[in-house]
Amino acid sequence: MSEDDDIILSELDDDELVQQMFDDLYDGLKEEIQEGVNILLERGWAPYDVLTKALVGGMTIVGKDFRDRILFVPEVLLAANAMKGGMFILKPLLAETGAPTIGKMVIGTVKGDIHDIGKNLVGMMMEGAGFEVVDLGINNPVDAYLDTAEKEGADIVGMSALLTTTMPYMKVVIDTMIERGIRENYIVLVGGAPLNEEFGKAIGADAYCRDAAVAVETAKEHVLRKHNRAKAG
Ligand code: B1M
Repeated sequence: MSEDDDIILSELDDDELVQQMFDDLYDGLKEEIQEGVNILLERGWAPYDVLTKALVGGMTIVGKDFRDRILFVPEVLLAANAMKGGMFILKPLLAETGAPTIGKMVIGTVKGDIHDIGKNLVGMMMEGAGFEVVDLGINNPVDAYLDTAEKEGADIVGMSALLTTTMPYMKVVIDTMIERGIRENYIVLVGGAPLNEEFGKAIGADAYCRDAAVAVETAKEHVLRKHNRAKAG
């Protein structure tokens, strides 16, 4: 049941339900979001569609009103918590492809930045596509990336930043890799709302990934190239 006791989620058609989920996400109603996710799955929706159409769609609206100062940090935290509740249900389903491991990625949000929803989503989608993912969490300094990448024998170092003030830190990580002579050991993928292709090139990343689906495709391409180079060499 939604906040409004008159609304029974299961009685809404798909479009109405998605609209109601946008409202429930906006209001930070985790239980209702989880109920909505389960209903859409029962109706045969693919987990990826539930994620992108209902959850990410709802978070986009929250983002706009946060920008316009209609919503503030406490409300956005509740919305993020509701989104994570939905993602929790979808995670095992997205990872259920049974694909063999095709590479290993270390991923984390950069130093100074605590946004983790997009990073978590990328991690989930990568796991679903057959990558092994080591999640470093948020607020990561250079050594967290580089020590873990070395220890884990990672193919990919993935970095996420959601703030214009934290995205330059990605260059610090890449420059440190160059200084230490290990840049060529890793595929470096970067992502996050304020980034773009040009920024990715300017800091020396292998690729900028607009979203989680692009991250998966880009990772696959680069890992394949890396393996082919290793075979040829
Ligand atoms: Co923040 N916040 N926030 N926030 N927040 C933004 C980013 C902002 C754009 C909002 C706005 O003004 N419109 C703005 C940044 C402005 C700027 O710098 N340009 C902002 C601000 C200002 C702040 C604070 C400074 C606010 C304050 O305190 N006054 C503060 C900073 C805290 C800090 O980090 N030090 C802050 C805090 C927070 C909350 C804690 C309340 C919460 C985060 C909760 C959490 O993550 N656990 C929050 C949220 C939720 C947002 C918005 C509303 C939503 C972000 C999100 O989860 N999007 C956001 C507005 C927006 O982005 N429109 C905003 C959904 C997610 C699925 O998308 O993260 O873009 P996204 O990830 C995508 C792609 O970008 C890509 O794939 C993902 C999936 O498709 N991707 C990658 C992301 N990472 C990748 C890594 C890869 C590849 C692809 O590696 C390979």
